[in-house]
Amino acid sequence: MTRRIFSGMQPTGELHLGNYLGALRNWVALQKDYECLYCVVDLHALTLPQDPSRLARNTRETAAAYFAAGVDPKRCPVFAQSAVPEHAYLHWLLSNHTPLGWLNRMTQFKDKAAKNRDLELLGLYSYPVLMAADILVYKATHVPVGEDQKQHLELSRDVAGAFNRHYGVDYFPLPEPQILGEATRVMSLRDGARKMSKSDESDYSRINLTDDPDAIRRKIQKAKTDPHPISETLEDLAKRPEADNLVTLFAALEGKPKKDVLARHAGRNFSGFKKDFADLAVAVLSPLTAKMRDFMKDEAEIDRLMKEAAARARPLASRHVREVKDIIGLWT
Ligand code: AQP
Repeated sequence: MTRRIFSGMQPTGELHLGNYLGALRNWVALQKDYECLYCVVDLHALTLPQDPSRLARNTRETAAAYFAAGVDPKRCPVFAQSAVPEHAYLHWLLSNHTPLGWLNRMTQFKDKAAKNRDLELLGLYSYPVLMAADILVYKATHVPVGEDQKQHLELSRDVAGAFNRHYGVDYFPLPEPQILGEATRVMSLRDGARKMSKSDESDYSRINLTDDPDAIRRKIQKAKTDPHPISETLEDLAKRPEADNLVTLFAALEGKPKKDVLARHAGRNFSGFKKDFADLAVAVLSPLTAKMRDFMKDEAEIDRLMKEAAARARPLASRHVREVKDIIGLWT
C-alpha cells in the first residue's frame, strides 16, 4: 500500500509557533519519504463564525506559510478543502457509521461548546467525522498532527474500521498519527494549562509566524513564568507548566532534546534565559516570516498553485468516492 500522508490547518487566523513546531515543520521533513497532500481546511473553519472577506485571505496566507516553511508544491499538492467537494460527500457517507456515543466523548467539542453555547452546532459536533473524511478520501495511511488532534485521529481509525466491518471489506486503511518532536503540545505563553491557539483572544498568548522581531521579543519577555530558577531535572520541570513550556520551545527551536537544554541552562533565572530564547526564536522565525511576505506579494501565484493542486488531488478523491459508493450500493 502507498505510504500516503494527509494533513491540514484551519484558516482561522495567523499560524503560530504551535502550528509550526507541532505540525508544519514535520510536514516538511516527511515530504521526502511519503506521498503527501497538504490542505487548508476551510470547511472546518466554518465551525467558528468567519468573516467572508477574511476567510479567503486567511486560506491564501495559510498556504503561503506552508510554502515558506518549505512544503514543495511540486512534490505535494497544497489546496483548499472546499475545492475538493468529495471531502464533504464522504463526510455524509461516514456519518452513517459514527455512533453519537463516540462523538460525545470528543473533548474539543465539549471545550468549545462550554466556552460559547452559540457554537453548539451540528457542524462543530461532526468536525471529527469531516476530519476522518479528509483523511480517508485519499486513503491516507499517516497523519502528522499535534497532540491535540490525537483523539480525533483515533476516531478516524474507529470510523474506518466500522465502515470496513459493516461492509465486510478491507477498504480503508487505519490511519496512523505521527506526533513528532519535542513540541507536540505547545502551551499559551499566558497560561501553561491552555494550548497555544489561533482562536485565543490574547495575542500575547502566542507567537505568530508573521510577528516581527520586536513583537517576538516583547511576547517572550511578558511570557508567564514562576520565580524559581530553571529546573535541574525533567521531573521537576514537569511540575512547572509555564517553565516547562518555555524550555520545550527552546529545545524544539534548537532541534535538541529537552534534557540537553536543562544541562546547559539549569540554575539560571528566567530573565536571562528569555533573552537567549528570544534571540533563538527570532533567528529561526525571521527567515520564514520574510519568505511568507515574499509569497504574499504574488497572490495570483498562490492561487494558481492551489488551483493546480486541487486539480491534482481531486481525481484520487473522486476515484475513492466512486469505489465507496460502489461498495455501499449507491448509483455511481
Ligand atoms: N499548541 C499547539 N501545539 C502543537 N501543535 C498544535 N497544533 C495546533 N495547535 C498546536 C497543530 O496544528 C495543526 C493545525 O491545527 P488547527 O488549525 O486546528 O490549529 P489551532 O491553532 O488550534 O486553530 P484554532 O482555530 O485556534 O483551533 P482551536 O480553537 O481548536 O485551538 C494540527 O496538526 C494541530 O494539532
